[in-house]
Amino acid sequence: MTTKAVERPSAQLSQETLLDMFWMMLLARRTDERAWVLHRQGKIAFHASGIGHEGAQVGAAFAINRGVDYVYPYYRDLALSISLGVTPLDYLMSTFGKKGEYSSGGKQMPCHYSVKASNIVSGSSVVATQVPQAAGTAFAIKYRQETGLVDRADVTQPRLALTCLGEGSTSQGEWHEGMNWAGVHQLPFICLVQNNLYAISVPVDQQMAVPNVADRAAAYGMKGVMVDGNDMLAVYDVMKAAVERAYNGDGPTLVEAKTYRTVPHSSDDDDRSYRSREEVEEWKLKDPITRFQQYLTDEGILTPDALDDYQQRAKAQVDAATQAAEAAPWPDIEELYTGVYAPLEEA
Ligand SMILES: Cc1ncc(C[n+]2csc(CCOP(=O)(O)OP(=O)(O)O)c2C)c(N)n1
Ligand SMILES: [Mg+2]
Repeated sequence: MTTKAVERPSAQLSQETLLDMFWMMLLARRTDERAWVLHRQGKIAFHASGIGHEGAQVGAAFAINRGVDYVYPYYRDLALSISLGVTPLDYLMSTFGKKGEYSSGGKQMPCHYSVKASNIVSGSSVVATQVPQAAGTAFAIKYRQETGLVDRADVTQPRLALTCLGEGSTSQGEWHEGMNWAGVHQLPFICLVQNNLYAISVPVDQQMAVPNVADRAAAYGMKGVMVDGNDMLAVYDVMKAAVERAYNGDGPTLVEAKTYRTVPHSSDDDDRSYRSREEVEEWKLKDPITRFQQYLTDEGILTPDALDDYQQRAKAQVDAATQAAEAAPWPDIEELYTGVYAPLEEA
């Protein structure tokens, strides 16, 4: 009996797309590093970093239909958001809180990604609240499909809702409620849990009594898969399968990407108080960007000259974005309440 080898979806990716994925990872990393520097210079107030998570996020972004599917990210999703159209300038403008900044005109906390054109739906700081919202959107997609309602005339293909969060946030009631709803109604919904082993200082074994977040999928009647989150193409492959399942009406998926943040939780955290330097150094050796860069080099897709060019372009773009964001004006005082409260009814 012969077994037909199943080709990984990533094997279909063109060299151009692979290089585009690499570029998104690199651009996100350089932007992220710059935000840390600006914070330490006292120029910005806050940054929540995605360093170490780029493999999980870029793999996920490229598997969905960007700009058509709905995305409910969390604060660590810089590389995901950059892959969906947020630019380094957009992000740095938000860290400075400058006038016209993309998410709120300078009012929202940085890292609360929100871009209408990219279908990135604005989130809350309260962890896991995005999960029932994404499940609700997935319900609306299914309902509209079944009842023939059209929300966007140019979109005729199936759509889905993707949401992300950390493993610690799966202890929240909202996670269970959203997952249950998605399972009961077999919605076009994907929950990507980026398991980096810590919720600020709390290790994962203090968060749940089972070894894997994906083990919980069965309780919601949905498929659960685990993947090495630092292997970008492996994430793309499992995400692509989840996307097909959603589009085909075969229900939701819980994807658990095992990863690590090699930097503190946020600019306000000191991770030396809860984890050893040896552990952090060990994980740095598994860096998702270095790993993908090695793959592209081994395959002859990325030459040393091209790599040099990518590095220089990323630096130049982030330098220009930094200068422009610093030079940009602050919001006008009159804008203080716009977009915060509904306009008062005239008496
Ligand atoms: C309901 C709620 N509780 C606590 C917090 C404070 N808080 C912000 S991020 C975070 C840790 C979340 O950890 P995890 O879900 O593992 O995501 P990670 O930051 O590790 O990516 C906590 C406790 C919050 N924002 N919302
Ligand atoms: Mg975590």
